[in-house]
Amino acid sequence: MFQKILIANRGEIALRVLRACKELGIQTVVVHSTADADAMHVRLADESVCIGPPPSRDSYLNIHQIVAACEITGADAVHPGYGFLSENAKFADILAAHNITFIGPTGDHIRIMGDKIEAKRTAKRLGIPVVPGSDGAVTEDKEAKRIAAAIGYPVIIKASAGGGGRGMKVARSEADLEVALQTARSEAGAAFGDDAVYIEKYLQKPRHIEVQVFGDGAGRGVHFGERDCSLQRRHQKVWEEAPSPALNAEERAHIGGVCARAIADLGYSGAGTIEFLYEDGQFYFIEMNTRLQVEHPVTEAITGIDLVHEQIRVASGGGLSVRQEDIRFHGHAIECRINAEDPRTFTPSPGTITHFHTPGGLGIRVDSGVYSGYKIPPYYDSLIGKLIVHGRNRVECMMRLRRALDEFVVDGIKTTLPLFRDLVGNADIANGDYDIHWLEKYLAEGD
Ligand code: MV4
Repeated sequence: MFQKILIANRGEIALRVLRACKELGIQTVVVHSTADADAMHVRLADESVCIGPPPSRDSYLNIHQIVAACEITGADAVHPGYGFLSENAKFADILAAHNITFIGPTGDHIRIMGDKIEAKRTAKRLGIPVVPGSDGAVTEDKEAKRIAAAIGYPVIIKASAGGGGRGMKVARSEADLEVALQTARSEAGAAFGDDAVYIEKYLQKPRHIEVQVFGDGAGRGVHFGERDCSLQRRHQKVWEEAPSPALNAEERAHIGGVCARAIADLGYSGAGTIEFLYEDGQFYFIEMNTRLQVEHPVTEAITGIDLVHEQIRVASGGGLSVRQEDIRFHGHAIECRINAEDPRTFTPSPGTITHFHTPGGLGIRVDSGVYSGYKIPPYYDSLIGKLIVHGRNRVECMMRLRRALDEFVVDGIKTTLPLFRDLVGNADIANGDYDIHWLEKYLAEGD
């Protein structure tokens, strides 16, 4: 087991990882920017190292400073959290070259999944169902027209170096195709320095369903069920739940089994998320994330398993603590992302939190790095906390969520709490009847 873990992140996820380390008796080091000297993760860690000025590129993304902080403190492993360097293959490779364990998959696995064409090719080879489309990059307009005609319009052009919604264009008919290709290519070239694009059938009303997987790096793979993350705005998830209200136990076991086998065959190590679009009873792979995700607590709630413990165990060579048959699903969980933003326009609202009071009671979890009197710096993402509610079934979970939202107090800044108070009272949400476009339509209609 590791003696000392350096946490290369901030905010609620830095605290989340700190808590896991404490439970496992592992010493903790955090790094921070000058803007985060008063942050909770700095207060709670055994040691802290200031690694630079506020901008992320000079601090939380500065690989050399982080490696230096490991050497100075004698950390033997790094947990990257999510965002920042968590899916940076070069960072994983550099740490390995310094004999420091990256708590995550190998640089090569990160690289494969970072290239969306390579990721899709790999998924297909491993028996994961993918969206019909081009076999790889499309370079000629003629070839694009032939593929689009074969799969049928509408089609979507995606950047291989994109992902998470960046660099996509929809073509409704052949008349749109050339322009869509040109724009997608030039935008991808400008944004990512790689203009490779591919074509897929455009699914019009899918849900976003993702499967939590784990590999032990030695040929074992398991799944921890799925999460439904269809409620998004501009590709930012807002509300996530497990299990998906749209799946039955048979569908869950089937797609989970397919994913677990793929992870085993890939020799993957650590936590991963296989993202699908789900429409008319069919799953279509879109991307794989090679990190711990923001919404992992809903999976922890329904399985009772600490996923950060599992990450640390696997990275230290101890293997997974569970076999597939030990992973059982209990009840229903929902996560609301509480952002320091206007609940209607989503304009960031940094500033001082004058009063912070979190709900409690059975089935309530709040993961947050803020406190009363804390000043939110303007340099980073606006997530200030996550409310995760668990109940024996979805109805109980929703009742408890409504109650928890009523107890939650965040004064001094605007937050997305009022949006969630509206959503819990909405009939479509109560029925689990929503797709990836539901939230944007709801916000546009203003009801
Ligand atoms: C799609 C799609 C429809 N058809 N691919 C957006 C994020 C990126 N991960 C993939 N995305 C989409 N890919 C095909 N073939 C629609 C989206 C999409 C979306 C997906 C998940 C959650 C929210 C979304 C919002 C708009 C578009």
